[in-house]
Parts: sequence; structure tokens; C-alpha cells
Amino acid sequence: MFLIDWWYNVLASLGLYHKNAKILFLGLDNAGKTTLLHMLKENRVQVHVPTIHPNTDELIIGKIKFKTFDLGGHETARRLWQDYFTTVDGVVYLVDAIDRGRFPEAKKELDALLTSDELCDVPFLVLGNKIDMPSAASEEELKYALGLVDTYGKETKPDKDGGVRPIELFMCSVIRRMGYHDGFKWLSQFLS
Ligand code: G3D
Repeated sequence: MFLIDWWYNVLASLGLYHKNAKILFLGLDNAGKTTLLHMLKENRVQVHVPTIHPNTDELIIGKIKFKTFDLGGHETARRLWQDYFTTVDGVVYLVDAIDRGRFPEAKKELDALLTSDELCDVPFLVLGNKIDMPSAASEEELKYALGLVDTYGKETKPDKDGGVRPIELFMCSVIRRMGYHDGFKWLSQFLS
């Protein structure tokens, strides 16, 4: 009973209670995907235990299935997430906001996702992670670096003016549990 209450609280806080969805956590390695997954799972930061699939991880809470994949240089992982596309309902794309040297690579991988036919109708929540670090890029800087000029808007009003691609950037710190809740709530409006 305690566990059910706890899960309810986690999903409710993310706006995902009653949702039935497959959500991909994508991004370059080191962006914070595994940490976010474990944060949802345990509600605390934990040391990762390497698995036989080092570039992917999975979590199921209620009717929501989360799966992570590293992008950039991992051909095997790329094949795996492409196999997953047919049923994906939302993408959470994480970017390490302190690693400016990899912004171009992060943009390249994001652009490839955004232009893929399989994901043309899929909402994208972009999370600029690690804002607890003083050197982290600002939201404006990251938006510019990722080429996210025309985003959906942070208000939660589906179909506000039809045709606008559901993509939005939220800055966050996974380890401080800041920012990503608003992002998930934004994403949840597009999930059935
Ligand atoms: P990945 O799964 O996308 O590859 P990880 O990324 O979740 O393994 O995280 C990579 C590193 O970033 C980890 O550090 C993790 O602790 C750190 N990290 C994740 N989220 C945050 C955050 O919000 N702020 C800061 N400062 N660091 C974060 P280590 O040292 O374990 O490699």
C-alpha cells in the first residue's frame, strides 16, 4: 500500500498519473538520463550498477514505461532506439548544460531525431540539465546552441494554435530535483 501511494505521488507530481505511455530518455552519454531514471525510481541519487546493456536502461511505473538510450557514437544503441520508435509517445532529450564543447553534437543528434519521420508527431521535452553548476549555460544560450528558436511555449494548452510542433526546453538539475517536474507536466498534456 505504501508503495502504491508512493508511486501515485511520483506520477502525480509529474502529471503522469493515469497516463499510458512509452517515453524515451535520449541524449548524449553523460547528460544525466540514468540519474533521472533512478531519481524517478528511488527518489534519490544512487550509484549506477553497470548492466549488460550499458547504453540503455528501463523503468516501468504504473502504465508508464521509461527507456533510456545514449546517442552519439553508439551505433548499437541507435539501432535499439530506432526499433522502439513505432510506439513511442514522448521523447525527453537531455543535454548537459555545462558541456559547451558537446553542444554541437547534442544539436546534431537532436536535429536527426526531429527530422525523422517516425517521430514527426511525437512531443519533445528538452531538458538542459546540471543548472546547479555555476558554469551551466543559461536557457537562452542553450536554446540558441540547439537551434530551438520556435518552441511550443511552456503553458499547458494542447492544440493552442494547431500545427505548432510540441517541443520545449526546460532547464533543470536532476540531482537537486529542480525543474524537470514542470517539464514532465508540460509533456503530460500530449499523452493520452
Ligand atoms: P547518462 O545516463 O546520460 O550517460 P548519467 O548520464 O545519468 O550517468 O550522469 C552522468 C554524470 O552527470 C554523473 O556523474 C551524474 O551524477 C551527473 N549528473 C546527473 N545529473 C546531474 C545534475 O543535475 N547536476 C550535476 N552537477 N551532475 C549531474 P558521475 O560523476 O557519476 O559520472
